[in-house]
Amino acid sequence: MSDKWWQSAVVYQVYPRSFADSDGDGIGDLRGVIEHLDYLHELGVDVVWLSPIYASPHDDNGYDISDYRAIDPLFGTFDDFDELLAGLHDRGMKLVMDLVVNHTSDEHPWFVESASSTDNPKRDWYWWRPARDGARPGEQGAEPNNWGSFFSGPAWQLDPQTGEYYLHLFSRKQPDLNWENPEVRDAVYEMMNWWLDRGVDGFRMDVINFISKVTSLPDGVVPEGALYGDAYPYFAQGPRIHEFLHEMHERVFAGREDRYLTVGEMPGVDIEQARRFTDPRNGELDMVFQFEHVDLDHGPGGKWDHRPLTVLDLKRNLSLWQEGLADLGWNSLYWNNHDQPRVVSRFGDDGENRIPSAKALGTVLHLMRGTPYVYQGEELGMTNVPFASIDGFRDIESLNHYAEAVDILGASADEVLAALRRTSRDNARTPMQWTSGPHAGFTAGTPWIAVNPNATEINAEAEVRDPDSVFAHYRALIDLRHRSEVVATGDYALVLPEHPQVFAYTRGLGDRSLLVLANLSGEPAAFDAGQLPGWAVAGGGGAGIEPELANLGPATEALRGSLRPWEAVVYSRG
Ligand code: TEU
Repeated sequence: MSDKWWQSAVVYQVYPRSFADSDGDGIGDLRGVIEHLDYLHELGVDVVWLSPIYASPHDDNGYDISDYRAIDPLFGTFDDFDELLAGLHDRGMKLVMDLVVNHTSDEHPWFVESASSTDNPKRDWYWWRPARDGARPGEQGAEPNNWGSFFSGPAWQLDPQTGEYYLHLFSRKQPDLNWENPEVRDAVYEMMNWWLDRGVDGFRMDVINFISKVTSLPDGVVPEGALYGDAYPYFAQGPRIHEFLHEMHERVFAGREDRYLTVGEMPGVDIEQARRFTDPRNGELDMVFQFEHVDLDHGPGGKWDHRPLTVLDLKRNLSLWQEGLADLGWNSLYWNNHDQPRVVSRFGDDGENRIPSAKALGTVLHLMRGTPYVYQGEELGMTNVPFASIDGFRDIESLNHYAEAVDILGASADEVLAALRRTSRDNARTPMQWTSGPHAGFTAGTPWIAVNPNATEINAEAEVRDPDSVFAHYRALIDLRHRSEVVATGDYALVLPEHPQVFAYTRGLGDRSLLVLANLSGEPAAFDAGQLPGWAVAGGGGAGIEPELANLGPATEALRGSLRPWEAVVYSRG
């Protein structure tokens, strides 16, 4: 048996604003989630991770929180929340909340107090600094350092009331909390305990590797062609990060950690650091979200600078993580979330091979060692969105980037729009496609962001009853993890490491093993079946080998060394 419950679990992320709208205001809500619990149960997921539902001005769709202990009326009430939690628990599922404590909203009472005067007792709860080198506050270049915000522009905002600047790594409405101050940490731990006492089953922790900063906040080196310094060395995995996360563990989870799931979102984390964060002996986190595999198609200019992914890069990188966390720690496995473009458009083929490529990508991800995360609509093979103009976008990151690139840097509007279409977070944020009807069955009103026009073909209603759908394949993958101890905890080994199209690996536990073969290309793939020792024999499959899953029907030459375009097959032995 797995020693941790989440080793055989699959998590489903709900982005509530875009999941289902029960009251016709065009914005998804908690009752919308409640109405679809049977759908989630039918898919077979074990855990729901709910993106933020707390009170918020929604500058960043709820990742800017003004009250950690209130449900935003847009999403519902505490009665709705309790009903949702009970509905999940009744069906044997758990609820993981989003914990956003690197920053609050600027409308959070803590920040309002902090901003009110330089000697307010909460002044030190955030990062306030005077203009640099005696510069006049507000003048060009007077910001305390050269850091840029993730959402364009400087990472500093001048507050005219006190004439000082505050740090915001994200929007100016998301001031960074100062974790150096023990009162801040106490307040956060108290709030976390309050939610656990209400019955929630864990936290997904937003940019939690950013909470410890180098307190002198030095300038970063400005990369060629960039407007701002690279500040990662000063805020990612900062000097006290392990101390803070261990303290959080002691103050919130210690003694009852077996009941909960903790996953830290960590842009920029590497394998060595991930081992330390997730080594159970250190008492920090169960697992982290790393970003290396979703950054492989970023060029030197960052996320808007596309370069094509190669299958070799992808499998090398994911295999390094599999090996790096083999003996201790644990991986989280994901293609998608609310910040990433849709995987079938990104690494698959959202044209004629949409269904097989979505299934092939799901297969290679789900059968690795780690806890898989499914983002709403991924199980339907939902695609990127054909945004016609900048007016279709809602995401602050996308809109700010467009304004900065076009208006300040003079880039071509068409080129920036093309980059947004490919990479914008809004690709993941259009409404969940429930039916082929008006607004995809998401709302009876006008949706806050337009529905993808392909909802007429790609929708849950059609897929749930179709045994050949992407949904059916995801259900089978989830079921396989539940049934198979090999999938949950077996060892991982890459096979055919140099093949440019095929992603293949084995999993093993005692005398049982599993073989996963996937052609991640739109061309037929041939390989030397002799490189699959024990699996391939002259007749195309040895004794005791059972087919487990396939995405193009059972007839297959796979064990003889030939895969059709986007073909994925799984065999078990022993
Ligand atoms: O995201 C953190 C993060 O670094 C990115 O993935 C970010 O979304 C952006 O795309 C960088 O280019 C988390 C949340 O998941 C995201 O939705 C929030 O906007 C952000 O933190 C701030 O809370």
